[in-house]
Amino acid sequence: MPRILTIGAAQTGPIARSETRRDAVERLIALLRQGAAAGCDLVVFPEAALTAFFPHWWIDDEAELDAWFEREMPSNETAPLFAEARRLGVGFHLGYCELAEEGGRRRRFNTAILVGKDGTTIGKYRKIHLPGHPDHQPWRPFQNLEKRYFETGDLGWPAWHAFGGVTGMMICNDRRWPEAWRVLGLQVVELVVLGYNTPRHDPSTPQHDRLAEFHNALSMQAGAYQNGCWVVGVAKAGTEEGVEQIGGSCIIAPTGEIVAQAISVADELVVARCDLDLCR
Ligand code: CDV
Repeated sequence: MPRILTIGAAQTGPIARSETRRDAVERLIALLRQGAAAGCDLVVFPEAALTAFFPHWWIDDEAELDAWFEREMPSNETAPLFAEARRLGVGFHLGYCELAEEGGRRRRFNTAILVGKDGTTIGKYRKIHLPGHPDHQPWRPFQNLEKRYFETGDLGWPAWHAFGGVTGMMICNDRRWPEAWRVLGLQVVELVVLGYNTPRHDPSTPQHDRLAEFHNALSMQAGAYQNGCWVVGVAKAGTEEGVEQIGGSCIIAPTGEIVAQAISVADELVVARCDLDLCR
């Protein structure tokens, strides 16, 4: 008996700085409904899917910074997404920026969650490989301040028995590092889901700009093939507040082959029927 999981990669286009959480959640719900109509069990959304990617600019003011983070999940603004998932019977993966009060201090993480078809949270992952720099570098056309705004994730790389298989999460830059894949691979993971915000231009190595899509696909296809798992990688794509981000959201089989891929840099859902038994 094949174990078929129908998965949607729900790419979004840019989110403007002025867009509210409610605006973003409305767009995610529209994609979730498309996924339900296509028979999806699971819909995968991008990294930091609720706002513009604010690590691209310098923020001095603590209150202004905190406004980009979620203090609870679900919150008033995101609850409709959870409710719609429950109503439709579709699970989802969502990246967001998390503000936690832990150990008597304020902590900020780049976080993702896996939510089941009943709308309850199955697991949480906090990004470990934070790219960029901690200081203001005005010579750059845009900043990359994840090292300033986030702490390194402290939850490791767990895998969960979910959606009929063993599922793990990564976030964006994690996909470029072999140990991220291997830690999940050693848990016999069958599905890895991840979101990304990847600028085409890297100010410190502009000679690699022409390779942005290639390195994205290479990392995920190699991860799938070497660990015998399905991979769903989902972009926030298009030009967001002056920063061009690649698309290329895709679903990859354990053979390393791309079986579905977005062709736009806008809100777009692509779907594949994934047989988890192929991982064997
Ligand atoms: N959000 C990211 O982690 N982005 C990085 C960029 C900055 C290189 C990535 O690996 O795509």
